[in-house]
Amino acid sequence: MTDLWWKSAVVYQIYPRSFADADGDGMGDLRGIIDHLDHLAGLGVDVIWLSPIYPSPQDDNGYDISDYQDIEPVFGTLEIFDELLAGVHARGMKLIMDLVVNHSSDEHKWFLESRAGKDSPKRDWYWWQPAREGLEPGTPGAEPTNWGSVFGGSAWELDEKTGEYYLHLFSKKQPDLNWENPEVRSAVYEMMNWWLDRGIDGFRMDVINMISKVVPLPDGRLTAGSLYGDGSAGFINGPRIHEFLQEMHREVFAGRDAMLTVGEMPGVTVDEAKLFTDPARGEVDMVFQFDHVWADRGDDPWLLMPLQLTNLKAIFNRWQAGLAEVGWNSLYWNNHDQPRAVSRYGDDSAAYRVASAKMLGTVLHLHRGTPYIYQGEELGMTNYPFRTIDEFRDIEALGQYAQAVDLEGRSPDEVLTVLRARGRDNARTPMQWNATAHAGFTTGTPWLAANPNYPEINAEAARADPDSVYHYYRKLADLRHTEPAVVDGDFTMLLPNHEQLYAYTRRLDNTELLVIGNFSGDSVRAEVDEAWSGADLLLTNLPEAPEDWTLAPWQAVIYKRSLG
Ligand code: TEU
Repeated sequence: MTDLWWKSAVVYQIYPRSFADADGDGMGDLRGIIDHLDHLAGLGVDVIWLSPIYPSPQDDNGYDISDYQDIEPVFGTLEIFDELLAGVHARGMKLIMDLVVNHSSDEHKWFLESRAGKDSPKRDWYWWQPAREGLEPGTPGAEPTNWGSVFGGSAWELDEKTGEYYLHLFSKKQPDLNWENPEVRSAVYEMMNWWLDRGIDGFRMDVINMISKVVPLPDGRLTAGSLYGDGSAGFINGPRIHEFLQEMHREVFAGRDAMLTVGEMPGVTVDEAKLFTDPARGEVDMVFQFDHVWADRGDDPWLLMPLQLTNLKAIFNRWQAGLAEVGWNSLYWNNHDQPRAVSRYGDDSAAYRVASAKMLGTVLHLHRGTPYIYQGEELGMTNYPFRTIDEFRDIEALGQYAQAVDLEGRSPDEVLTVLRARGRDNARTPMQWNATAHAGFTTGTPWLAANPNYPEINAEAARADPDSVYHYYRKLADLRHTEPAVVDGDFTMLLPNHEQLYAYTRRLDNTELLVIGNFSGDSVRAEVDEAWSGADLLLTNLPEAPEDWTLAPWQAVIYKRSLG
């Protein structure tokens, strides 16, 4: 039985471009990360996940990789990387890398060779197809399927040289690799082994449930008002996905100790996740599912759905129950693709920002699963006050805006309202280190402006204040390390229909924990079983304990009791 050490681990995600810039060019770098390792060790995290640091044209901020076995010069060198890895290990932490192998950059040598001609030995390493039968390449509707790209526009790009199209589910600078080809798979496994031999501790696998496609690629469903079909049935959890992951496991992970693998899987269902994370099947340790971050999204992407706590709870409950016996959850509010949790699920106004950030941390971290903290979440960083589209840098925001406004005739206001609330750049503004210019992120000009609230919200202030979100997150990490019920306890959702309170218990042997979070600005009384009177209050985010089970606005509590 492999060592399931990651059940009691807390992971911290770094988005290197926005974390810390040591050389003043306005972009974060590896030296900047090395300089701040004590901030992470002080937070009590066990694992660091680095978003991509490989050579890349940066079309999608590094998720377009042109060389899998080197470091982007803007970020550093392999020598500096080794120094970073040693610094992480010296502090008792582990380091996992981002693995982006659904697609490469169009500037990767594999793709350059592939596009060189129809008879290139690497032609079949990517998805090349002729125009739709009977249509001239380049004419409207001639694309091989009607799929839209995630970043707007068609998922197919015509290559004039050969008159064929190549598939790109994301930007046209991110051609999809053809996993049907065994040479592609072995090249990827070889590269993964090279990194693991260098000493890294595992991988976060980008959109890994998209690597197996339905062959031949089928057209997708068209929804009213959209120019492109939804091709997801053709590439989400495709027919060979389990086979590919099991092969990867055999070729790369089997026989290695203390790894962590997490598959990012948009659209994964609970039943699929059970298969992906069942240790007996040898696929991945855990997956990132998307149900809770898509809860404010309806069929129309440009309509904000009000977030309903009952809905959010139903989603988490389904996942907790589904993976109770077999498999494992990962837990997150934030990452580099999501808006800031305190602005989305909490209240980022001066009165409640700190309390609601701590409440969200409490509710998330006490679930069963491995919690992930995204840089700045431990400070309660907030969404950026974007005014116009010119302030966005993200290829997704710009591409979707162009499609919606220029091609589909949506109003700029309608689209901007959604981008402000959900746009990925909210997460990508510079990490706020101190109250000096640009939040202490850079001495130069940052590639994306710092949030103007940095004089108040920054790491230096947080570390100096024992009541900060930072020190509270440390307590949550400590609790996972010291209280076995947090790791292995059964999960039971309470008050599923309550619109303001999120409440559940965790039980392991004779220990039971009760967690309640108030997702509102009102004082709310929780109807709690009498058996809980007299239980110990382990943690709360406010100076006063609740009286008569009445939680103050945005209050969170954790109680513990022993059963006879
Ligand atoms: O994201 C996968 C993904 O599904 C995203 O499209 C996400 O749902 C969306 O952007 C939310 O707005 C991964 C990476 O995390 C992301 O940064 C990359 O852009 C993408 O894959 C392509 O590599």
